[in-house]
Amino acid sequence: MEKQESMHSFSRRSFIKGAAALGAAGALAGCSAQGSNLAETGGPVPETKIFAGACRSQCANGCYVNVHVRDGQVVRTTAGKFDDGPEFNRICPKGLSLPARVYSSERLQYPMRRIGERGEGKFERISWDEAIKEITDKWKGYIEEYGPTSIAFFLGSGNTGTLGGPAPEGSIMARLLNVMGTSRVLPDRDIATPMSHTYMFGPGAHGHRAADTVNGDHFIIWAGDTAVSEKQRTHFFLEARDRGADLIVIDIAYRTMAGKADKFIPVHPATDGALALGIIHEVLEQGWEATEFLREFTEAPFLIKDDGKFLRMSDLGVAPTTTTDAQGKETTVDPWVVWDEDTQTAMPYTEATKPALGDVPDINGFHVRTEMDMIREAAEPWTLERASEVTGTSIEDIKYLAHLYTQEGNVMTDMKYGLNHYNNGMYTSKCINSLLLITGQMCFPGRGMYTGEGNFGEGNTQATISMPSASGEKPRGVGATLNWTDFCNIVQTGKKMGKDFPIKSFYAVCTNIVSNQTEQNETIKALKAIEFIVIQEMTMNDTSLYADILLPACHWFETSDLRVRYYGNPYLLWNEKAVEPLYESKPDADIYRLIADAMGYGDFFQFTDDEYLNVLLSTPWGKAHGVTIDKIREKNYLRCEVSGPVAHPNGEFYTPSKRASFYREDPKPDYMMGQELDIEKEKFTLFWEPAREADLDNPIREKYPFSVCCEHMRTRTHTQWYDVDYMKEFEKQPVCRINPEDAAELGIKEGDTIRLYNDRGSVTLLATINPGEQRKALHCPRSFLTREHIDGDLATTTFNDYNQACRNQSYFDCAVAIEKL
Ligand SMILES: Nc1nc2c(c(=O)[nH]1)N[C@H]1C(S)=C(S)[C@@H](COP(=O)(O)OP(=O)(O)OC[C@H]3O[C@@H](n4cnc5c(=O)[nH]c(N)nc54)[C@H](O)[C@@H]3O)O[C@H]1N2
Ligand SMILES: Nc1nc2c(c(=O)[nH]1)N[C@H]1C(S)=C(S)[C@@H](COP(=O)(O)OP(=O)(O)OC[C@H]3O[C@@H](n4cnc5c(=O)[nH]c(N)nc54)[C@H](O)[C@@H]3O)O[C@H]1N2
Ligand code: SF4
Ligand SMILES: [Mo]
Repeated sequence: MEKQESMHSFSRRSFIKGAAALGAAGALAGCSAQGSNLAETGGPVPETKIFAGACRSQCANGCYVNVHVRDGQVVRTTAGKFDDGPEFNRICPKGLSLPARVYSSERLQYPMRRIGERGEGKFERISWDEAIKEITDKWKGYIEEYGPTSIAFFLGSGNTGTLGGPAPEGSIMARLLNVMGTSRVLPDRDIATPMSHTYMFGPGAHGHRAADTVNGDHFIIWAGDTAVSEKQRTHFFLEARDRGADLIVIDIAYRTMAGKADKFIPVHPATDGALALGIIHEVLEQGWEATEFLREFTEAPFLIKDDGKFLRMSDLGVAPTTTTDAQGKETTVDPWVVWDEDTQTAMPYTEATKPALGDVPDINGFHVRTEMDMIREAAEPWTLERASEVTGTSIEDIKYLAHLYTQEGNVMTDMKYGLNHYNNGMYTSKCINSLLLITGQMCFPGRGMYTGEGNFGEGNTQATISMPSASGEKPRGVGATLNWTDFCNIVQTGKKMGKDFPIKSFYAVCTNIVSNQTEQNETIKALKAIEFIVIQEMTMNDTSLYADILLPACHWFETSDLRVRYYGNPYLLWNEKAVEPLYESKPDADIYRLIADAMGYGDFFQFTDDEYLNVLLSTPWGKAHGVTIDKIREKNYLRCEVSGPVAHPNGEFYTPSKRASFYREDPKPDYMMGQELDIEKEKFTLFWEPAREADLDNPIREKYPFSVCCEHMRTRTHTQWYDVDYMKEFEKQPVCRINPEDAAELGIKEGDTIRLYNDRGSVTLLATINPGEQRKALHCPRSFLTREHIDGDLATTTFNDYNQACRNQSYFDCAVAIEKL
């Protein structure tokens, strides 16, 4: 579907000037120093065609983008228009500068082989045939000698397209991995907060959608800077504010959203769990808890015996029965018991009319406590004074939040990744989830978490992955799933939990792991220990420098794809091919197929793109609503409202009991790397402990007095857009924001060159004095490549250990000392 546009509005000349400046910045071997693509042709001005596109970086918004093409060149981008959802017609400066990425001097132009040291950036040009042959010859040898798990695939998040991008679980790269049975390395990002939701509410979508913002009286943005990170949604908050709702921001620094808020509540880094406990303490002290909500929709009345197990009907002599679940699996039914206040008897929770929240007598010889008893006990020590001391939040503000959550109507809470990026992120998030349940701020219009649009999700990924080959052979499945830190250890030692585990080759697509995984020096060490590295990329970023073979992928606008994964708008977006791939770059999907063919797996890829996408779209909802790729292509977008505006409507959760849970008798860590495990910490959701280095009381802070939040940048999505010079007009180079009093103590002035360092690494950057920063806490916008730093790299300072039960990289849990240079 092409649309026509008459073109007057755009100044061709100014664009060319910008693009030429980019070209002049040309750098490393294999990158283009070009500008000729945009040279003036003279003669009549050709017509402009508009193609449907999407901004496919993993910024969570996934904007619909019009791609304007003239003379076979992308000349500009504008916001696409949904005729059935104008509230989602948005684009940010990154989306508007996408043409500069297409014509960036950093683009990889042709396949290359390393000729220098790893990381040095010396490559020689080779042909596609040579590249594919070299990769697949090596891989065949490794498979023969060490098995397919000796090849490790890393599926990044740089492109949310389905055919090319590895991010959707059902992408063609994911299929290749499953067909070959290789190892899969998990990025281990953004895990803690979502895991806390699944833990307490069950697997599924937990967020209210934008349409429900009309019902909120108060909006709390908890640890997020949505004006920077979620541009599709921020206007909903601002419109609610215009209607009279108030906007409250809880953050460690006064940032963009704080500037737009009615109230800013500061908190010490990573202490939000303690803040939630302090609020809960005050709520219980005042008797403001949502008793009926807790009784009806949560497991608060469930009974726990002294051995830590739930009291069930089998404890009362009723034999368990069996039933068949939705998947056809036989399961045992042994209902949880509650104490019914109306009848003063113990009975299955589904039968009680008034389940008791406390004061339950011994039952059948068992001493029991309700989950609510445990909540009271856990909150008991968190007096206003103690909570205030730990969090730095004033007693007044804690009381304000307790009152707001219970006495002033509907509260919407937007829990963001500032909570997630610490070692204690899951505990913190569980405490806040608990607060929402205890105050009944979930499940109803205007009351709930606000985490994004109803998700079509990633589609029927099981079906795309397990589709048999043309000759009926089944893919063998993932050979081994490795956590990132596990992977780093395995490549160094050759062993996984004491057993031999050779990894010979690493293949990464759509990710810049050198910049984005924690503890950069460990990442580099791991890469150096691997025999053969293949990187499939658009740019010569920090990770490309470590490739043995570099495969140039084309830009999003140079191939067609379906953007399926999204959070910012409720649409499936068809992205048309707008221009031909530049240089010798190829669509990612074509590269996967070339590799598959050469590996002898061509039989598994005998489908057209459309056939593949239709399988992916065949989710139960997709089938019920007739979602096909042709239907999406009618307008190039299709609105999919898989869930209503309110999550968990009428108090129904996705847990086995259908109630929100505060306690698990048998919690499981989400990874096993032979770590020591104190499982008691994982059972109850009001457990909280301080973070690691972000904890002000950690003795390490004597040596390294400052914590560093290396946050997401306005002008980049992770490291993408580093190649766009326009964006550097706003954020030129790495800086460190520091509180004025801290700066004065260290004799640091605006613009001084300073070095942040710890035992793991160091970075040299410019200081900027900012009264919005609290003392002993710094903010450094991240996403700069090593070569953009004066010296070192911010990514060298973070640590890569995990919480005992949650495989989460803790980007912000990092302490440094400062040296003025
Ligand atoms: N422009 C842009 N947008 C993006 C991205 C990007 O790189 N650039 N990345 C996308 C991705 S993948 C992600 S995960 C999201 C992340 O987006 P956000 O969740 O918004 O995360 P950050 O910007 O990293 O940090 C959010 C805020 O948390 C605050 N904060 C830090 N620590 C704490 C704390 O302990 N307590 C409290 N209360 N606040 C704290 C920081 O000061 C900051 O204001 O953004 C997505 N959107
Ligand atoms: N210090 C610190 N580090 C962090 C964070 C932090 O807050 N602080 N945040 C973390 C978080 S939350 C996340 S989600 C990660 C994100 O980490 P990554 O997923 O590694 O993010 P990007 O930097 O966007 O890297 C994506 C790469 O994909 C490439 N790419 C884009 N499109 C295509 C394509 O179509 N084909 C191919 N082959 N390549 C393509 C881009 O050029 C880019 O190099 O970063 C994490 N790292
Ligand atoms: S970077 Fe994000 S907000 Fe900006 S245009 Fe792209 S998807 Fe939209
Ligand atoms: Mo992320």
